[in-house]
Amino acid sequence: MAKKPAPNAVALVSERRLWDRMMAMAEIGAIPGNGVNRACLSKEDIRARRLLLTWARNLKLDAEVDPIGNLFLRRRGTDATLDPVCAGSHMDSQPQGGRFDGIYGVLAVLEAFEALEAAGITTRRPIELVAWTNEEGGRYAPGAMGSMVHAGLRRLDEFLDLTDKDGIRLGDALAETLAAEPWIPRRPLGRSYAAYLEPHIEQGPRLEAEGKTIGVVTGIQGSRWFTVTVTGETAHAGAAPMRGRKDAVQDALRIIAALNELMADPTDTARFTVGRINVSPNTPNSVASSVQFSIDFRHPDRAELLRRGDAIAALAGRAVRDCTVAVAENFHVMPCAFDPLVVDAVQNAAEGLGLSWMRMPSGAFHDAQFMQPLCPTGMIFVPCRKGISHNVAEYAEPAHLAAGTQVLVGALLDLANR
Ligand code: HGY
Ligand code: MN
Ligand code: MN
Repeated sequence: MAKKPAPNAVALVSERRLWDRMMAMAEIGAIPGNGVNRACLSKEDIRARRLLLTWARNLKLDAEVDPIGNLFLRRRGTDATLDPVCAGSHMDSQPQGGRFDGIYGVLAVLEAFEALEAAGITTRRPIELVAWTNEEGGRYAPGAMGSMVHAGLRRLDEFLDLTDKDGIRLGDALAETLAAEPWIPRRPLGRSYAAYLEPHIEQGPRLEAEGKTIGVVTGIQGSRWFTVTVTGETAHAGAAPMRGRKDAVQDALRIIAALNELMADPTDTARFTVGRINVSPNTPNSVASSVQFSIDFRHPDRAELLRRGDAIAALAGRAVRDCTVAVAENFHVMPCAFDPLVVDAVQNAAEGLGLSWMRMPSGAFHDAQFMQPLCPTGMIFVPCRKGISHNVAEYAEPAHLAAGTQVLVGALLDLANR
């Protein structure tokens, strides 16, 4: 009997189902203002993993998890011996996060699987959906931890003894997360892939400003994270004379003022953020004995990333007056360019669908940046309102999320049938 021609899988992407699942996930860790707080390896992360596994149950996917908790759902291909195409993103969020950052990429791949299944299409290569552990780096720094460890760029044992603000060890939170789904087969870190593809909201204003639906991402700028520790001496705020104080807050301010000069950039290309400051003993009437603050520095140009980043430690040493200072770098990734194989597959899919698109780099880092050394890698961006992200006001249109998923289906059919 003639095989029913497979209906066009792209047309079987359901905007409604995708949106409903996005909103159901947003209830996990929901915070006022339509935001989410879904820290990695938390109870909320465990619930999100379980919900994903529940939705995946009818799609005949093979679940696996690696030693750092990266969750894989493999859709079989006609030739199991071929390297898979991997696609996905992360389910953890910032503490004041939005409903779309990360989770969109995971649910877009699940929706692509739904559409391929409904179309009765099996690709040559297996396709693996991945939900990476700890992309955000908020609870345990640095970010992109799961993908870095999976790709062999960092070792898991470097991170197991990290503790969060409540003193919980990463190793213990990881063990609890793995124990929540004991039935999932374990798999080793790393493997060879044919390609990696990550759908994500842009987290910047360009697509919306230029009226484009699809961002064909060409690469990601470099990022460097540092922790600066200023050590002084606590004293009585009323009795201790100003002369002779070793006030860690005052010297931290001197360092940050000097860093602002180092990072000044009239072209508004460099990105410099001090997002976390911890003061001790943190009481109004004691001089601060120590201040620890974070530096998040980014630049698209490798030389600038190195020049300005390498100058931070010496600059801090010169800027302090009364205290001592230590600077530690805990995250370091150079700018990367994505492989034309994947970039072209995304562009061709967008063109084939008659969607408006533009090539663009990513300002945010993503797990794709750490898969790029392993295999041909690319990303699909969709707009988010006013470019707002890492903020409860983050919003993306259902139609844009569905369009990005249709482009994903087109690109997966291209890459997984080569
Ligand atoms: O910080 C980043 O660029 C990513 O959004 N976590
Ligand atoms: Mn993200
Ligand atoms: Mn993020």
